[in-house]
Amino acid sequence: MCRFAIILSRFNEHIGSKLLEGAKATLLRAEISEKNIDIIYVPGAFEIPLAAKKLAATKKYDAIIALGCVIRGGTIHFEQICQQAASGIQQVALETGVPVTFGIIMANTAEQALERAGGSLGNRGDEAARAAIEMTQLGF
Ligand code: INI
Repeated sequence: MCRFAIILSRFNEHIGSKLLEGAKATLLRAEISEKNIDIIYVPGAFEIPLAAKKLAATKKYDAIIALGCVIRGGTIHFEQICQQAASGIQQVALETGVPVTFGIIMANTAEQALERAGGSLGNRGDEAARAAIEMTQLGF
């Protein structure tokens, strides 16, 4: 039985919680039992890569699902967080060989984010969970 870790950034928690719901529902629908799903909270998306690296190093998980929501403000903070989170996550996957899937919404507004967190444009948490399941099925 595969084991999954979900890392969730607490920033923009009202949106993140919907991503978590989507990811968990998808894993449970795929008959992954709750005891094989660990949920780890971090302060913000910027902290996700380090958490993913530490979790991958435990060798307990077949795949890691990264969830969070970054909303554009008026400064370049947004670009920095998005870029570091995305490239950090990819780097962890490439360096450790443990798939880390990307369920972080990067949006201009809260409305855009909500549309992608169980609204009219799907749920990025569900998509990241499906990608994680598929990667384990490929034997990665
Ligand atoms: N973290 C997020 O996950 N989303 C955001 O929208 C966000 N904004 O807007 O600032 C954010 N900032 C915190 C950042 O990820 C770190 O936790 C913080 O800089 C401490 O390292």
